[in-house]
Parts: sequence; C-alpha cells; structure tokens
Amino acid sequence: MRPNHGGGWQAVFYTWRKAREVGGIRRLWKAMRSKNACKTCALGMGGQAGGMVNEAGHFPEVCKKSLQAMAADMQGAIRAGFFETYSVAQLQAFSPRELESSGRLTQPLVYERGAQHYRSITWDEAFDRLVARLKALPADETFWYFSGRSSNEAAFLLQMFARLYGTNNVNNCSYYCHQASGVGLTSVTGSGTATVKLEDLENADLVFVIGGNPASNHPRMMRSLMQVRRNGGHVVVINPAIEVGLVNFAVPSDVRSMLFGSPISSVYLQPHIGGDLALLTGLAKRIVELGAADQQFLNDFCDGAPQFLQLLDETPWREIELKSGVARDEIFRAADLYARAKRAIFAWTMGITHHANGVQNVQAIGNLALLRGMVGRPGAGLLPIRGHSNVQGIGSMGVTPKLRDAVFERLQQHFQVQLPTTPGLDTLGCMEQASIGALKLGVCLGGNLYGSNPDARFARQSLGALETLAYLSTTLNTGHAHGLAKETLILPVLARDEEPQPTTQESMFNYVRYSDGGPQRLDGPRSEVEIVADLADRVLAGTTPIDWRAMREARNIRQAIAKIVPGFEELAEIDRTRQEFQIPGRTFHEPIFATPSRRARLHTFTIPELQTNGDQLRLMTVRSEGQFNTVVYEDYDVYRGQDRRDVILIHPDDLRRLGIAPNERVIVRSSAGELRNVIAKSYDAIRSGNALMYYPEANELVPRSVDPASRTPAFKNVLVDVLPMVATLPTPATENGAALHTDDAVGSPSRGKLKAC
Ligand SMILES: Nc1nc2c(c(=O)[nH]1)N[C@H]1C(S)=C(S)[C@@H](COP(=O)(O)OP(=O)(O)OC[C@H]3O[C@@H](n4cnc5c(=O)[nH]c(N)nc54)[C@H](O)[C@@H]3O)O[C@H]1N2
Ligand SMILES: Nc1nc2c(c(=O)[nH]1)N[C@H]1C(S)=C(S)[C@@H](COP(=O)(O)OP(=O)(O)OC[C@H]3O[C@@H](n4cnc5c(=O)[nH]c(N)nc54)[C@H](O)[C@@H]3O)O[C@H]1N2
Ligand SMILES: [Mo]
Repeated sequence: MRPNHGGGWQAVFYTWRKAREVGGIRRLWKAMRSKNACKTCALGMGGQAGGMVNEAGHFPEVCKKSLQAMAADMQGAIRAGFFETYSVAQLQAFSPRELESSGRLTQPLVYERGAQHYRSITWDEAFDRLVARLKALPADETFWYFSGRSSNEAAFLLQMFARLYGTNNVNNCSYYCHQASGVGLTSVTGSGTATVKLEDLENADLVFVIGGNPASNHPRMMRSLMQVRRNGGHVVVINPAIEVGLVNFAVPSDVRSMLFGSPISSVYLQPHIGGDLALLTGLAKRIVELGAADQQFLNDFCDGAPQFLQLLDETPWREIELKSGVARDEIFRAADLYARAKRAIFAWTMGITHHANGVQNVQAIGNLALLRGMVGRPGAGLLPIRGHSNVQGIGSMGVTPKLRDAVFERLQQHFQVQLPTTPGLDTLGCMEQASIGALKLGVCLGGNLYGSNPDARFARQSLGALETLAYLSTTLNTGHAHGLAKETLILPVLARDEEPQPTTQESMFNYVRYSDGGPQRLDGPRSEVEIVADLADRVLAGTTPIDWRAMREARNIRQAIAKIVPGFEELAEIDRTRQEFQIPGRTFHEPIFATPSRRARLHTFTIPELQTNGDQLRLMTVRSEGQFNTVVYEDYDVYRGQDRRDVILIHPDDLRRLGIAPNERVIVRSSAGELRNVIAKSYDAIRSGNALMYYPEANELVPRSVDPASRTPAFKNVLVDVLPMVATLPTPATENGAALHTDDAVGSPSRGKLKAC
C-alpha cells in the first residue's frame, strides 16, 4: 500500500523506535542537540545553534535520515571475534544493511588476497604498510577519493598532502553526483554553487523542484515548500515518477501540517526520463509566446540571449512534446504560473545531473531562470540541492583534480612549496586507469567507491587490480567486502560529533558551520585530521617545509585555509568568535555575476532523441526512503509502498505490452550486465516507457557512459530489456554479488544472527 502523503506520524514513530535502539530518547535527543552540523544531507542543520536548527533558526527540524545516521554512529563496536567468524566470502553475502549494522569499526584491519579473513592489526602496522607502499610508488600511480561527510579540515589537509606527495589524482563523490551542476552553473553565473540563501527559498512565490525527491532525501526542505504554498505561492514539480511526498507532506514539526497534511505541488509535470531538456525548452518557448520574457534584463545583464531565443523559435511544439513526453497544455499550465511569478527559485537534484547531458540540463534551467530575470535578485535564483552534508565544502577545499588558480597560487606561496602541474584524474578516470593496471594504490576518505560506481562488475575488477587500497571509514559497507585490492586496509575513524576538536562544514547555501565535536563514544577509532597529519608526516617529513605534526591541530589547518581559500577568511577567527558565516561572492542578489564579463550566459543545445528498440524501457536508479546512498537502513520503501529492494517498478501498461504479470520474476538486461530474479512490480506512479530500480544494487546494469562536460555517469538513463524468467534458466550467479538477492539468497549466513553488541 502506498501512503497518501509523506512525513507525518510514521516519521515520528520512527524516531521513538530509533531512540529505543540506541538506549533511550534522552541519549538520542542529547546527541541530536549537540552543536554539530547534521551528518546527512547538505541543507545545513545544526552547528553552533545546536542540532535540529536550520540556517533560518527554525527548531525543531528533524528528519529520519539524521536519526538513522546518528543511530548508526551510536552503535556499539563490531564485536570481538567478528572478523574471525565471518570470512570475506561471507561478508560478500551480507546485505548493505547487515554490514552497516554489524557495528562501528574500532580496529585497523588488513585483508591480503588469498587469505580467508580480514585480520586486525595495530595502528603502527597499518601506518607502516601504507607509508612503505606510498614511498615505493611514483605518485601518479596513486589516487585519492573523498566522500562528502568529512570535515573541511580533513579534506584540505589530505588533498594538500596528496599534491605535495606528487599527484593531482584527487577527487570526490561529487563526480558521481552534482559535478554537472558545478560545471553548468559556472558556465551560467561564473560560480559553481547556489545563487540563493535559505531565506530566499522561503520568500519565493514559485519553486521548481526538478528531478529530485526532497520529501525523502531532503525532508527538512519540505517545511520551506509548505511555507511557500501557505504564503499563496506555487510549487512546480518535474519528475517522471509521482513521488507522493511531493504531492502532499505532513511536516512533523508543524501541528497544522501534521493534522491535515500540506499540499506541495501546484502542477506536477511527468516527462520521460531524459525529457527535461525538451520540457525546459518548451517552458521557455511558452514564456516568450506569453510575452513574459524580460528583454531588458537579457539585454542589460546576459550574453547569449539572441541565439537562445532563435533556438526557441526554431524548435517546433511537436518536437518538444515528442521529446519530453509532456503534452503542450500541461507545459502551458506550468508556464502560466511562471509567467506570473515575481520570485522564482529553480531547485534540482540527481534527475537532472545523472544524464549524459547533465550539464546541458543545468544550463537549460539557467536559461529558463534568466529569461525572466530570476537570477540576481532576492527570493529568486538557482539551487542545486546537494547530497552529502559537506560535499560542497570538500569541493571548496580543493578536492578536485585541478585546483582553482587562486588556491593553487596562494597554497604555493603560503607554504613556499611547489605543486604538481600534471593533469589529475576524476573519479571514473581513476577507476578506468586502475582497471588497466596504471594505478597501484588508492586512499578513500570515507564513502563507498565500489558501491557508488556505475558498472559494478567493472568496479570490482578495477579495484581488484590495485595493489593497495586504504579505506578510512566509520562502519562497514559493501566496498569493504567487494572492493578489494591485493592488500586492503581499513582505518577506523571518529564521526563528526566525536571529534576531539571542532571542525567546519559548508551547507548547500554556502553557509559555513562550526561543529564542536564531542566525547569519543568508543575506544579505537581516530580523528581523520590526526590520521592524515601523521600519514603526511611519515611520508613527507623533511622533504617539505610544512610542519605536518602541527597540522594535527584542526585550528592550524583553519588558519591555512583562511589564507588560501578565497571566501574562507573568517575561519581565521572562528575558534574565538564561533561565528558561522556566509561565504562572500556566491549569493547573487544583484545581477552582477562572477563571469569575466560580469554578465550571465544563456546556452544553446541540441535536444536529444529518446529512442528505444520498441521493447526497451528507460531505467532510473534511485534511492529509497530507508537508505543513505550505499548504506541501506531498511529494506522497505514507505513512500513507494515497496517492502523489498530486488524489484523493478514498471507501469501497468508496459507490463501488459511486455507480457509480464505483476510480481513475476524477470531478467533485467542492459549493455553493462544483467540481473536475474528481479520482481516486476506494477507501479502506475511512473510515466509509462520508464522504469525504476534501487541504487546501489542496480549498478550492475548502469553502463559507464558519462556526460562529456562533467564526467558524471548517466545513472538515471539506462536502456534495459525486461524478460520473463523461464523456470529452466540456471540459478543466478551470486558468488560475486552479480545477482540481486532472491528469497533464498537473502537467507545469507548472517541473516538473523547478525547483531551489534
Ligand atoms: N534518504 C536519503 N537522503 C539522501 C540520500 C539518500 O541516499 N537517502 N543521498 C544524499 C545524496 S548524496 C544525494 S545526491 C541526494 C539525492 O537526492 P535525489 O536526487 O532526490 O535522489 P534520487 O533518488 O537519486 O533521485 C531523485 C529523483 O529523480 C527523479 N528522476 C529520475 N530521472 C529523472 C529525469 O530524467 N528527469 C527528472 N526530472 N527527474 C528524474 C526520480 O524520479 C527521483 O524522484 O540526496 C541526499 N539525501
Ligand atoms: N546507480 C546509482 N549510483 C549512484 C547514485 C545513484 O543515484 N544511482 N548516486 C551517486 C551519488 S549522488 C553519490 S553522492 C555516490 C555516493 O558515494 P559515496 O559518498 O562514496 O558513498 P556513501 O554510500 O555515501 O558512503 C558511505 C560510507 O561512508 C562512511 N562514513 C560515514 N560517515 C563517515 C565519516 O564521518 N568519515 C568517514 N571517513 N567515513 C564515513 C561509512 O563507512 C559509510 O559506509 O553514489 C553515486 N552512485
Ligand atoms: Mo550525492
């Protein structure tokens, strides 16, 4: 059964259940109220105002994801004897949920190919191994991957160490996430991040929510959307699937909303997957037809408008309808709202970036906004809804293959060092080079590089070709079981709110948060900053003028960041003032932009055909309510009414057309691989011709095609054939995880027995 709204009492009951799991509501409440930036999405909760307070000072802002993440960090240690009991082969049969709930990692571990088990080692041995390998290798045979949960300080230090060690193979999970937004936005405004603040969102009278499911993935944003509607404004949703929480949401911190629910979407447009470029073009065309374009603004503040207007003129409605999958009068309805809006905000997520034309999608959003002068004034602008809680900060800190010129120069000057100028590899580039043996060693600061990759079979092979892979992690994930090099090291780290020293993070609204840290919950894990400083000291001491030991103090790193990263000057004083701040130069409330000409730019493009062979479906791989990326907390997806994850959601018309019965087991096949034993679910909330599966399991099917401009994989646009399983077909191969768990496979050795102590 699908619920008829998102949020609501189920979110509240969930809080109580989680509280019981971690030893009571008081313990959880205290943890949630500590002065640390929230660990989940990048909306920017917490910090010095205390947890559960947003940037606009609203309290209590709570979401299931932050409770899940907190409860996961509050688990006990993985119990003694765990790694002697379970072999790596057995860990490979664990589900992501079972791995996560095994407990916190507390001891350094090593796995050497040929052995059956991980075994624990001392910190000294772990460092000795890693240092010896690093010293023996040419630097360009190594890569350094960062997820988006670590602090600015750890990120800055590690990227600086990697570069002084000698390589620019430095990148972060953004290359699988919002990279297309960064590249696209830079080409529009000259700056790669949101042009608005949180308060702008609440003051808007129209918000576009494009290719995202914030009801599930950024639940705290729902309060803002509710407020926009209460103020008489509108919300236009563009999404091939009807996500129930975007239709109606009960905001848990609002009594009226809890009792009666809050309507969210005013108009819900359902394009085909990949139909956004055509749809956004159609919206723009209609704005011009209505005489609602702001010609003055285009003349005074923009470049590229004539070419774009010509494109609109030359694109017939027939083509727009065909390539978007949306009827003209539906487009007109949304365009009417936009034509009347005074302050419009365009927010988007992975439905826009996870395409081979992700950057063009972002540019098309920019075009539509600029057409009515909706960038460069309060209450209006562009808002990529970021994923990880500090992914934006990690980018600001220079965790990209190429440093921004200003950062490059200031870093060299500040520390009197020489940085490498060789081109660095992005994330997929590293995976590809590793797969042909050109890279030998990888270091992963958090995340799950294996689980987040397209083409899982390739990812296993690629990481398997490495000699050494070192993970700095809080809990176990599928990467630790399947992403195995000849020698795999796991170094256990502290979570943000257990750090002995304060750290900082940056929200998607360009707001810098100061996190106090807090008492260490478990013996064993070490602070990321300390680990990185020690590693750098052991590898580079005496060869660089930097006092790496002094970098064990996060405040010393902040002093360097304040001098080196433009916009972070206030970090120099933050330990004294505790004053959180807005990064200057990124919010555009005036139409003066950061491009060389100071003008914004409109772009033109060719709208892609959405061809299939007739029987194929276009597959999106998405998150469920109960997961955070590759970490699955619950197998059910409340909002989509699914109680398991080994499913493909297909429109009933398509099921009929393909001759597949609801709940029948099928084979799903793409150019990258196939999954057997998948259950075909009848799902009328998805636009027919399209299908939905859950990430990361579906990564066996995602090819490695990327957007050439941003190198973001097309995780949401995979052509698949769905074929009935025939009873006589061989049973699925599970030894390498290549098949989804079936009923039988789910009964892994661990099921039922696994419990954190
Ligand atoms: N609960 C939870 N919260 C999270 C995360 C999580 O895993 N779980 N992950 C965090 C991270 S790192 C990120 S990046 C964000 C991700 O947040 P989202 O981007 O919201 O998450 P997804 O589930 O990847 O997909 C989003 C939506 O895109 C739609 N979509 C798919 N294809 C298309 C298309 O072609 N066009 C359009 N217009 N829409 C399309 C899908 O129907 C779906 O509703 O969430 C962050 N927050
Ligand atoms: N098919 C498909 N693939 C996708 C996507 C999709 O929508 N579809 N989405 C993509 C996106 S948007 C993203 S962002 C990537 C996600 O890519 P990643 O960021 O690489 O993966 P996560 O699953 O978020 O990483 C979770 C792990 O981080 C570790 N961790 C948690 N907290 C901390 C901490 O404080 N410090 C450290 N050091 N480690 C910590 C834990 O060990 C946990 O298991 O996946 C991408 N892959
Ligand atoms: Mo992400």
